Amino acid sequence: MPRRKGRRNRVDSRVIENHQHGIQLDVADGSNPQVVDKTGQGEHKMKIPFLRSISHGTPIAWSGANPGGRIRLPEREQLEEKKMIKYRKKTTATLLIAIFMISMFAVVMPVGAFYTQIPPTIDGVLDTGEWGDPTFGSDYFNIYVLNNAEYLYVAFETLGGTYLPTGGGDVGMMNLYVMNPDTWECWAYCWIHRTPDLIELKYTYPPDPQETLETGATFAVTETVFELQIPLSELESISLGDTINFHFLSFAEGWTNWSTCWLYDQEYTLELPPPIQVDIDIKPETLNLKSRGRWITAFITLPEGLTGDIDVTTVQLVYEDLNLKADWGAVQKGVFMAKFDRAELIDSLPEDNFSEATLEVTGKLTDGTPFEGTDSVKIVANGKGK
Ligand SMILES: [Ca+2]
Repeated sequence: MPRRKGRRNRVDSRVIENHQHGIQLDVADGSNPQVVDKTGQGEHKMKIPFLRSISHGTPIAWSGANPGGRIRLPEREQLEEKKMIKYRKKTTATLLIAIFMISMFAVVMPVGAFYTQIPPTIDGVLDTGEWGDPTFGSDYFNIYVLNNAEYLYVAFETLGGTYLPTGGGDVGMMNLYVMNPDTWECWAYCWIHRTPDLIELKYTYPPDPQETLETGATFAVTETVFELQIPLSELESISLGDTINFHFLSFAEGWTNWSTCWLYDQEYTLELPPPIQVDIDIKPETLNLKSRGRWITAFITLPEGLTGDIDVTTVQLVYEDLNLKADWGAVQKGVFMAKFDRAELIDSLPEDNFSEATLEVTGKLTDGTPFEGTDSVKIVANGKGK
């Protein structure tokens, strides 16, 4: 056997016996490690991305005159591996408990802007820029969360040799629990025992009886990536702007080993879409501070092609610290007209004669989409009251 200098530190390498050069391996777990002949004597070393799923005796295939074979580990490594398997079995329960305990104390990370204009493709592949930066992460997995007005999107990416329940073995599940932290209603999206194309929606709270419902959720899974799209309409008591709590659990039994991923008690706020810019026309254009007029009126025109009703209860006139709710609003001749209390606005305006004030009008459409726009008014501070 050739001397294997420094191999003890190269835990991601395995030696295979083969007498061809430049071969491409197809390892049975679906990975395609590149084979490099480092010895020049027909001994090939390869990097295996999923070390845990490959051990002595793992079947492999390669192109060429001598296809097929098995991973052969040097005797010393075989012994080490046997010891390791024994050790892992012993420590499995301890590890699970430890992971559970640690995860219970995991810091809930703040989240940023995750409203997505371009929905991710649910295909089990994380394309560059598809999901942005991870929302939550650790050394052995990343979780990406996005939403738009229709869907919640979640992607799970394993790292460092952890794998998801695909490929070999027949035991495994992946569950994503979405909770309403106010009511503790729970929607459990469960993929169990590697059933292709079947994801179930189970209510787990209230827990008795547990109900399994049809779901419009779709998913795609590969050994290291799980992508899931959940219709927000299924999360009945949750709306855009609300915070959800979720747990993720994955358990996989693979070729020679198992992998688990746990993530508990993470929070995510369903983002509202960015505000639509609308055209605002405020009347009167010149505001006499001594005026006794009852109203100031904003005419709101939505961008062309936008269909949507304005929810009058959300319409506000904003000036510095003042947030004035509309007293009245209705569509007249295709333009939405909102009326605000003029005296309340005047109380907040500066008494600078002939100055100008920029007023903002904000609100939401009935589907929750926010809008905003501005207009300015001239101020007459020492005119006669009318
Ligand atoms: Ca994708």
